[in-house]
Amino acid sequence: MLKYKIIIAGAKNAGKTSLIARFCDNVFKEDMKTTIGVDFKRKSMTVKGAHKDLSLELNIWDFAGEEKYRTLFPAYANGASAAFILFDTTGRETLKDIDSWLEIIDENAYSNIVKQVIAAKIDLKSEREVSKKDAEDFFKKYEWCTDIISTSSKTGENVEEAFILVVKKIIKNNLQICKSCGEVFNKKLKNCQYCGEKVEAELSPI
Ligand SMILES: Nc1nc2c(ncn2[C@@H]2O[C@H](COP(=O)(O)OP(=O)(O)OP(=O)(O)O)[C@@H](O)[C@H]2O)c(=O)[nH]1
Ligand SMILES: [Mg+2]
Repeated sequence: MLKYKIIIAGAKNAGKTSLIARFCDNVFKEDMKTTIGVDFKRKSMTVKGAHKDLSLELNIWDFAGEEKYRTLFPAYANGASAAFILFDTTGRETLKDIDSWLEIIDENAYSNIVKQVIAAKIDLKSEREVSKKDAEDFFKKYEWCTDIISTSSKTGENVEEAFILVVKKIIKNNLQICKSCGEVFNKKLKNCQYCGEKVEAELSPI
């Protein structure tokens, strides 16, 4: 079973734990408790590939947004294959922290870590403070940020889609498929670990 670590960063109350709860357990709580320190959830999923379906396990690390716990974050960012970076569309101040979260991620995670920005709580239309354009303007300094996914953990809109997209990017970053035997293996290997065939060109399974 392929296992990948995903971390979730963002300001206090931005909706991190709710995003994970919707994805992992398909639930939403209006009175979600604030996270103390770090939390952890595991989710198995199968991703449909062009050549092969892949089963994998995601280990999802959820961080407290509260400033006093921020010192824990670097150690957990280590070894992550992907990071969700959340802001709350109903709270402009939640954009403020983003630069410092990203700094920690860049200093402590793999250089090819998949980063995905999430605009959270889009069901709260009348309370919206950060427009699509505001968000695009804020994130345009980050060249990796080609798309921002708008989600609602309350309605479930785009939550699963966001995880699937990120997982597909993780797979693209980390795996290749053997032309000879069809097995999937680590991109860093020069020969297939199953049949020994030499890798001629990179071929992503997705
Ligand atoms: N309407 C609506 N409310 C949301 C949504 N996501 C989260 N909330 C609410 O926002 C509040 C904060 O959500 P959490 O998921 O606990 O936020 P968090 O980022 O984990 O917060 P910390 O653990 O304190 O860092 C809770 O009351 C949630 O019910 C959403 O998509 N829509
Ligand atoms: Mg939380």
